Amino acid sequence: MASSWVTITHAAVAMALLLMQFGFPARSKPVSTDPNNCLNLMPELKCCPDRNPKKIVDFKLQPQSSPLRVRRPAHALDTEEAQKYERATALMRALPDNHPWNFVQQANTHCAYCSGSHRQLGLNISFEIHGSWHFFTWHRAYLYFYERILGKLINDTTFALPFWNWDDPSGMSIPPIYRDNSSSLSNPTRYLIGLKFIDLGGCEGNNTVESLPMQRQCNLQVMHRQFIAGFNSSSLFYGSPYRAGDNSFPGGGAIESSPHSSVHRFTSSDMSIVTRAARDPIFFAHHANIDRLWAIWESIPGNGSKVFNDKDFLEASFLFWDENMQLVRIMVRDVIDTRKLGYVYEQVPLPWMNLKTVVEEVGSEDVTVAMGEDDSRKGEVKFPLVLSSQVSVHVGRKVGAKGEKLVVSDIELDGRDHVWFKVYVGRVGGGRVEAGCFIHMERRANERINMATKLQIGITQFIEEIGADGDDWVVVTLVPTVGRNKVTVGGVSIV
Ligand SMILES: *[C@@H]1O[C@H](CO)[C@@H](O)[C@H](O)[C@H]1NC(C)=O
Ligand SMILES: *[C@@H]1O[C@H](CO)[C@@H](O)[C@H](O)[C@H]1NC(C)=O
Ligand SMILES: *[C@@H]1O[C@H](CO)[C@@H](O)[C@H](O)[C@H]1NC(C)=O
Ligand SMILES: *[C@@H]1O[C@H](CO)[C@@H](O)[C@H](O)[C@H]1NC(C)=O
Ligand SMILES: *[C@@H]1O[C@H](CO)[C@@H](O)[C@H](O)[C@H]1NC(C)=O
Ligand SMILES: CC(=O)N[C@H]1CO[C@H](CO)[C@@H](O)[C@@H]1O
Ligand SMILES: [Cu+2]
Repeated sequence: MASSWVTITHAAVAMALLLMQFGFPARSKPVSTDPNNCLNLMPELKCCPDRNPKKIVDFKLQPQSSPLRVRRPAHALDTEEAQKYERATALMRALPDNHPWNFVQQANTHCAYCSGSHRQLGLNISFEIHGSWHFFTWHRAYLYFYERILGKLINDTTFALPFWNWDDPSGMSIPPIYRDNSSSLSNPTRYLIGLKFIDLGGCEGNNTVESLPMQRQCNLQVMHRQFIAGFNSSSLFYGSPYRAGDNSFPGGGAIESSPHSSVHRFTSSDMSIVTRAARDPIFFAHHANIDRLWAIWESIPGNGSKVFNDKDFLEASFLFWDENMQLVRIMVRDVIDTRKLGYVYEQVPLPWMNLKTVVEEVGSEDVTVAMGEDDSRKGEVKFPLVLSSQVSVHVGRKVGAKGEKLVVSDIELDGRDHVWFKVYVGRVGGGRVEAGCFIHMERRANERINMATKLQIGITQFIEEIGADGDDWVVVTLVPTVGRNKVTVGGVSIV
């Protein structure tokens, strides 16, 4: 493109309408944001930007003039670093209500991409940035601009967001800088339990001195498991493809359900509801850690630890107000490398990386129902199945298959509900491991959000760990944890 300035013209809108009328060609396209169509669907949820842009600027990587910003663990900030962050956030909160940098406007930017407000360019359908391969990418771009705006407000080009290091025992509670009620970093809806412990996925306990070490160890197991579940494949790690015209939530990656959604749920009332989540300043430290885990995964040499080489992934684009008060269109290809974006994460230990998965012994009475071609108990469970209690099914597999994936298909729910179920893989007559989970976070809407999605888990290593490498069948157990009866499962298979 000769110029980076793109003027939104009526011609472009007319063209889009024309395309809508005659249908899009069969080939797919990257999703992009419609700058002229955003719906404030609920009076109490006005997330659309207050200012209509006259111009959109295409994002350009900044020349590397200043030193890299170093994002540090929130609980390890020194007083000066903490004061800078506190001051910058206070200045952001003090801006006029309709200023694009205003704290609530910034929070609304997240809300608009997860409430059906932002629409896909020319299509008038929801642009949803959760539950697909754009989960990591959109949030990286969001934090990038947020960080630079904060830096601008305090005239500091080296300002870096802290990350919430909840994957280390020293960071498994609300970091001190967020605790002072009078600070710009506080939020009145926080849960008190977070002062002691943050659950990464099923590690709740009584939070006593006897129990906390076990709860923290359990959190490390969750980290290990969720990393392994998405380890060898880009789509298991990032989530499923989401292209122009696609429905929302084709399927999220392992990390998005847990620890991501679990930490949201445990932190505050605001953090628990997707459409309000970024109103708690701790959102940004939480997502900085998610972003850091993405960078760690990318840096691990190995099979499949790579970005999709797919134009519909790399050329998807989002809109953000930048630190120069311009509305910027940024593409996914621009956010792959944090160094090019001018920041890195301080390296801290990864105590979960090399753990061994815990294999639980289960009694045969735990296997309540079964299903399979050659199984005598075939037919005792019928899909689609409303998940009301724990259910086990025998699932066939191919001995010797490479890169085995467990697929829980046609998961249906009302996207407004909070739903959580766990997935175990067990050896017939033997032990089992938790292989992953499905967590969907609550969101606000007037009408039912018909959601149809799937969960995919990489199980190669889990199969080895339960000693089922040579078996034709494994037992898959689904355990509803939150939102019993609110979710339907279409089937379970291993591919
Ligand atoms: C876009 O979709 C919304 C919600 O379905 C609808 O209310 C609105 O009228 C549509 N707008 C256009 C321009 O078709
Ligand atoms: C930053 O610099 C601008 C312009 O030089 C000035 O108006 C503003 O007060 C400074 N802000 C802070 C927090 O130092
Ligand atoms: C901070 O606010 C919470 C919730 O309003 C309250 O329970 C707590 O006592 C307050 N803490 C301090 C130190 O004021
Ligand atoms: C808390 O849990 C631990 C570990 O399960 C247990 O040993 C302890 O007795 C419990 N304490 C209370 C007060 O319930
Ligand atoms: C990743 O793939 C390699 C090679 O196929 C395999 O040996 C390894 O077990 C896999 N790792 C996981 C965690 O699935
Ligand atoms: C599990 C997995 O992703 N395996 C891949 C490892 O890399 C080879 C070569 O690129 C692929 O053929 C495998 O499918
Ligand atoms: Cu989000």
